[in-house]
Amino acid sequence: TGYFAAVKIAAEKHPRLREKTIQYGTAGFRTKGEELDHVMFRMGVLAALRSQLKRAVIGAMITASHNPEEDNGVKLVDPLGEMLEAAWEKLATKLANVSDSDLPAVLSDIVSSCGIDTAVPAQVFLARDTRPSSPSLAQAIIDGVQAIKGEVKDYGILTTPQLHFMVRCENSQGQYGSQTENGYYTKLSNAFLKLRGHEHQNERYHPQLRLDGANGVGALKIKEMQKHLNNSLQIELFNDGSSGKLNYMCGADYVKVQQTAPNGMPKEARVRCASFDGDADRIVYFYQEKNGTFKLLDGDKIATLVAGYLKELVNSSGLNINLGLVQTAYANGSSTSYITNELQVPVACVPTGVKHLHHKALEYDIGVYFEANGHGTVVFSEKIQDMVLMAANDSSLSKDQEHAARRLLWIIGLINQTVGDAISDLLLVETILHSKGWSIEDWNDAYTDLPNRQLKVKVKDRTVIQTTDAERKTTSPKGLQEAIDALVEKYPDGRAFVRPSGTEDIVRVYAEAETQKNADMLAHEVSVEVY
Ligand code: NG1
Ligand code: ZN
Repeated sequence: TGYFAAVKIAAEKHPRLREKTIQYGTAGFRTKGEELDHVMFRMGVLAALRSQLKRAVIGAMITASHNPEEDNGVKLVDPLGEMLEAAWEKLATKLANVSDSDLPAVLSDIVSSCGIDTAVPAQVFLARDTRPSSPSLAQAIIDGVQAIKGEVKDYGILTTPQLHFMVRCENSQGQYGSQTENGYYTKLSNAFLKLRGHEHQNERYHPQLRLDGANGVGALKIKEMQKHLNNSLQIELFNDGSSGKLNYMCGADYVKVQQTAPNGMPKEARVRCASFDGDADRIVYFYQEKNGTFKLLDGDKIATLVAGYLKELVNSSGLNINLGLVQTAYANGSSTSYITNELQVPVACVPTGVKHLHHKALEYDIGVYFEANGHGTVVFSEKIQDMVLMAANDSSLSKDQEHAARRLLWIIGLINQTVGDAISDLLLVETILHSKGWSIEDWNDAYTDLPNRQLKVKVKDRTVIQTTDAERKTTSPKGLQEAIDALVEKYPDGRAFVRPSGTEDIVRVYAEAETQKNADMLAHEVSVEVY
């Protein structure tokens, strides 16, 4: 048909020049920017086809998150702002790797096997982070969408979660907010200002924060957000992109993995600091003790703060709401015991990857989820959102109940439920600390992390390692789990597991124990078993 002829012609502008295969993994496609032109074109086509299938707007985000500046990547966003459905990850991988001459046939196949009506108008929302390779890759996506007569709304530079937000707004007919950048700042800042009230300082909470912007898009966008905060929160920005390189010795991943403060920030004891990653979907907090010791408050610490606070509000509201928290095997054992025993919030453990966490969290009325690396959010069921809205305006409730319901309502407005969002999570953490009158030390004192160690092991074929029980146990190769069990047995509070990485060609080893020395030894001994 003429339709596929158009694709073929357009493909001549974006030919596949490399034989190397590339995989749509947990983080979409990700590799060197210069290898991605044909992949972007094809993802433009695929996004448009998915838009026709779903009769909804689909998003395409160009980013490689915390990877080096030379890398790039693309992720597609589904209608409610979720990650792309797993079956389509496979289609994406197939489409990205076929030869130019086979492209029309593979597209025909997708259209017929999915039952896509190609007469339906297609619309794709497009955004990119600040990488130098992104503008030309954006053009390749636009060419892909237009090759099958779809329409593109190009937002230019946005954070990843901002694009997810736009897609959700558009497909929910304004119920979620307005699909503009200003709509995003307005929705979140309105909720934040209501939650904060008039006193910006409260006991040991001070409204000053130092932020490492990773020299990325998060720095640009937090400046915009700040204009809406009426000075209720004073963010001093470092690594704002004006001189430093994206993610280079800074950013949330660097801080988490290196367990150290980012470059380019003053080292001053007891000051509350936070760090975004390169596309602002992750955040970690940190500070330095008086004696110079670095203290990290990662995704687990954020999750416990948030779940604990929501639990208090739910209890005070008197509403019948089930609240749960979702973690992965990487969550520190202390955080899991603290949530279970002290906060009395049920905890579920799922395999690594945000889509697993998100999916599980939807099973609760209020589901909090975080990866230890700082990616996470809270999701609220439709039923509970309606219930909270009613209660917030119900004058038959006690004053305390109504007050708690109103705060819950505002918290719902403050959270980007589509995906982990560093800006929204920052405002949420600041709200809770303010409400409790806590310093960052008070927050950190809630529980003490078990010392832990992560190692990477290079093996010939990482797929021989198979896991079960949310990746906490291995089923293959034979005897490995028994060997790990025997090692763990030797150490008080010991825990260890291994799994093949979904994003790198390595096996990851994780161990925790009562002391750092033991955690290091256990990790080392387990990696010898894997090798
Ligand atoms: P892999 O490489 O599968 O461990 C890593 C992170 C995940 C997630 C994905 C996607 C760890 C241990 N793993 O996955 O949490 O963020 O990348 O970016 O941090
Ligand atoms: Zn990211």
